[in-house]
Amino acid sequence: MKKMNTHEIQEALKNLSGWALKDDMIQKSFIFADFKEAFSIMTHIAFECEKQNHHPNWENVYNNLTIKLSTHDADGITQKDIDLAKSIEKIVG
Ligand code: H2B
Repeated sequence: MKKMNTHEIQEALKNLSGWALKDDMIQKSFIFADFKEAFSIMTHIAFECEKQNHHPNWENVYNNLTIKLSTHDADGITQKDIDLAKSIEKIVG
Protein backbone atom coordinates (compact mmCIF):
# COMPACT_ATOMS: atom_id res chain seq x y z
CA MET A 1 0.00 0.00 0.00
CA LYS A 2 1.30 3.44 -1.00
CA LYS A 3 2.57 5.78 1.72
CA MET A 4 0.61 9.08 1.76
CA ASN A 5 2.38 12.45 1.72
CA THR A 6 1.67 15.16 4.31
CA HIS A 7 -0.76 17.00 2.03
CA GLU A 8 -2.73 13.82 1.30
CA ILE A 9 -2.87 13.00 5.02
CA GLN A 10 -4.08 16.48 5.97
CA GLU A 11 -6.78 16.30 3.27
CA ALA A 12 -7.92 12.90 4.52
CA LEU A 13 -8.01 14.15 8.13
CA LYS A 14 -10.56 16.81 7.12
CA ASN A 15 -13.12 13.98 6.90
CA LEU A 16 -12.28 12.78 10.41
CA SER A 17 -12.97 14.54 13.70
CA GLY A 18 -10.21 15.07 16.25
CA TRP A 19 -7.45 13.10 14.52
CA ALA A 20 -4.08 14.85 14.16
CA LEU A 21 -0.80 14.04 12.47
CA LYS A 22 1.97 13.74 15.06
CA ASP A 23 5.27 11.81 15.05
CA ASP A 24 4.41 10.24 11.66
CA MET A 25 1.21 8.75 13.05
CA ILE A 26 -2.42 9.87 13.07
CA GLN A 27 -3.52 10.15 16.66
CA LYS A 28 -6.61 10.73 18.77
CA SER A 29 -7.41 10.43 22.49
CA PHE A 30 -10.79 9.35 23.82
CA ILE A 31 -12.17 9.65 27.33
CA PHE A 32 -14.80 7.18 28.56
CA ALA A 33 -16.88 6.94 31.72
CA ASP A 34 -14.58 4.42 33.37
CA PHE A 35 -12.13 1.56 32.70
CA LYS A 36 -14.89 -0.94 31.94
CA GLU A 37 -16.30 1.23 29.16
CA ALA A 38 -12.83 1.97 27.75
CA PHE A 39 -11.85 -1.70 27.69
CA SER A 40 -15.18 -2.77 26.23
CA ILE A 41 -14.71 -0.34 23.32
CA MET A 42 -11.11 -1.52 22.92
CA THR A 43 -12.37 -5.08 22.57
CA HIS A 44 -14.85 -3.99 19.93
CA ILE A 45 -12.10 -2.09 18.08
CA ALA A 46 -9.76 -5.09 18.35
CA PHE A 47 -12.23 -7.31 16.46
CA GLU A 48 -12.52 -4.68 13.71
CA CYS A 49 -8.70 -4.51 13.51
CA GLU A 50 -8.58 -8.26 13.02
CA LYS A 51 -11.14 -7.96 10.20
CA GLN A 52 -9.02 -5.28 8.50
CA ASN A 53 -5.73 -7.00 9.40
CA HIS A 54 -4.54 -3.60 10.57
CA HIS A 55 -3.59 -2.88 14.16
CA PRO A 56 -3.19 0.24 16.29
CA ASN A 57 -0.50 1.40 18.65
CA TRP A 58 -2.59 2.33 21.65
CA GLU A 59 -2.37 3.17 25.31
CA ASN A 60 -5.08 2.87 27.91
CA VAL A 61 -4.86 4.58 31.29
CA TYR A 62 -8.07 3.95 33.28
CA ASN A 63 -10.77 5.75 31.23
CA ASN A 64 -8.40 7.32 28.71
CA LEU A 65 -7.54 5.70 25.39
CA THR A 66 -4.95 7.11 23.00
CA ILE A 67 -4.83 5.55 19.56
CA LYS A 68 -1.93 6.06 17.13
CA LEU A 69 -2.17 4.68 13.61
CA SER A 70 0.49 4.09 11.00
CA THR A 71 1.32 1.32 8.57
CA HIS A 72 4.45 -0.39 9.83
CA ASP A 73 4.96 -2.28 6.55
CA ALA A 74 5.00 1.03 4.60
CA ASP A 75 6.89 2.99 7.25
CA GLY A 76 4.27 5.73 7.10
CA ILE A 77 0.57 6.47 6.83
CA THR A 78 -1.55 4.78 4.19
CA GLN A 79 -5.23 4.60 3.27
CA LYS A 80 -5.44 1.61 5.65
CA ASP A 81 -4.90 3.97 8.60
CA ILE A 82 -7.55 6.38 7.35
CA ASP A 83 -10.01 3.51 6.87
CA LEU A 84 -9.33 2.13 10.35
CA ALA A 85 -9.72 5.60 11.90
CA LYS A 86 -13.14 5.90 10.19
CA SER A 87 -14.17 2.49 11.55
CA ILE A 88 -13.01 3.48 15.04
CA GLU A 89 -15.12 6.65 14.83
CA LYS A 90 -18.17 4.54 13.96
CA ILE A 91 -17.53 2.15 16.84
CA VAL A 92 -16.99 4.89 19.42
CA GLY A 93 -20.02 6.72 18.02
N1 H2B B 1 -0.88 -3.15 11.37
C1 H2B B 1 -0.28 -1.98 11.14
N2 H2B B 1 -0.65 -0.90 11.83
N3 H2B B 1 0.68 -1.88 10.22
C2 H2B B 1 1.08 -2.91 9.48
O1 H2B B 1 1.97 -2.76 8.64
C3 H2B B 1 0.44 -4.16 9.72
C4 H2B B 1 -0.56 -4.25 10.71
N4 H2B B 1 0.77 -5.23 9.02
N5 H2B B 1 -1.13 -5.42 10.99
C5 H2B B 1 0.09 -6.47 9.11
C6 H2B B 1 -0.68 -6.65 10.41
C7 H2B B 1 1.12 -7.56 8.82
O2 H2B B 1 2.15 -7.51 9.77
C8 H2B B 1 0.55 -8.94 8.71
C9 H2B B 1 1.64 -9.95 8.56
O3 H2B B 1 -0.31 -8.97 7.62
